[in-house]
Amino acid sequence: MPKIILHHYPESPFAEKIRLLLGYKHANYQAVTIPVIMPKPDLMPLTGGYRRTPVMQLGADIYCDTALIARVIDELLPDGTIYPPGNEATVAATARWTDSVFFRTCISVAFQPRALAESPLFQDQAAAEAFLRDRAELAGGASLTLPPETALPLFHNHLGNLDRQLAGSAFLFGNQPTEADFSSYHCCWFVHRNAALAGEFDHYPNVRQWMSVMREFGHGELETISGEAALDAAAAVSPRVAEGQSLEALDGLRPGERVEVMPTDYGFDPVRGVLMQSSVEHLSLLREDPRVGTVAVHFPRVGYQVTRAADKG
Ligand SMILES: N[C@@H](CCC(=O)N[C@@H](CS)C(=O)NCC(=O)O)C(=O)O
Repeated sequence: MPKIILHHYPESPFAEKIRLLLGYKHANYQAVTIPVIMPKPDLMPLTGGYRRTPVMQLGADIYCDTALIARVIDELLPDGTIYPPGNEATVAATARWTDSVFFRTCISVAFQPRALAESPLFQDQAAAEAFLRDRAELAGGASLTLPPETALPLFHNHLGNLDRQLAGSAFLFGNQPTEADFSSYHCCWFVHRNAALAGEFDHYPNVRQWMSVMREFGHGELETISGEAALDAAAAVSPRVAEGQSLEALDGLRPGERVEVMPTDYGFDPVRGVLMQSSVEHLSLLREDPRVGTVAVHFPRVGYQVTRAADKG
């Protein structure tokens, strides 16, 4: 079984969701530090265009999006599952809402003008400008953030709800953490770690207590490796994708067809390949790359669209 390789950078909230989950699972893994903005030359041969952070690699299998990455980690390391039976719908719905609506609220709070001086992403003028240009491109014409006067009330509204809910239990859904805790934590973490904003948590003692318990999970045992070493690891093995399997009746696409997959919210970079597996949970493509050979790129269904590829490639 190949080792988990996490492609991430320290300031990424979604990467923090996965680092913390790997800590909770006592995982032993490798990590590649990728650039915060494009280009990401050592990531593209693996994903075929998907640029968001984090990405998880298991040999020649590449997992995009934390909704899927968290599932795969939970399957590999099932002790203390973060998908407890009985709460499937509420945990999934909470995690998806938190990773979209609450995440957007939190980055809007963290990127308000009074907080920027304290952000590690804005330490010099040139880096700040390059970052903002890159994120405008990522947004594809829309805006990833809300004005602070819109975001702050939403932020406090949800922190108040979290605080009341956490008064009665250690985690959001009882005595053990679920994906919803990891999603909620990384959003809070991104705001809280900014020195100008930590005071926003003053009125929420139960949230602060829960955050300190979550933080204690740590990041697991991680060894940082180079991007080249990760590419070599992919080139050395074949993807694990087994048989072609699909839900043709639902999306009209069959295994073996050339398709393209991309997010529906932001980061509209299509990944093209041959459809290998599709279910209501995930999509898997096989693609060829001159540097790494055949790789399988996996996406969750939620938040992604799949269409027949325009090219004949
Ligand atoms: N739904 C995605 C969202 C990932 C995401 O938005 N990540 C941010 C960093 S926290 C990102 O990709 N920013 C642009 C980049 O890193 O290039 C997931 O759960 O993985």
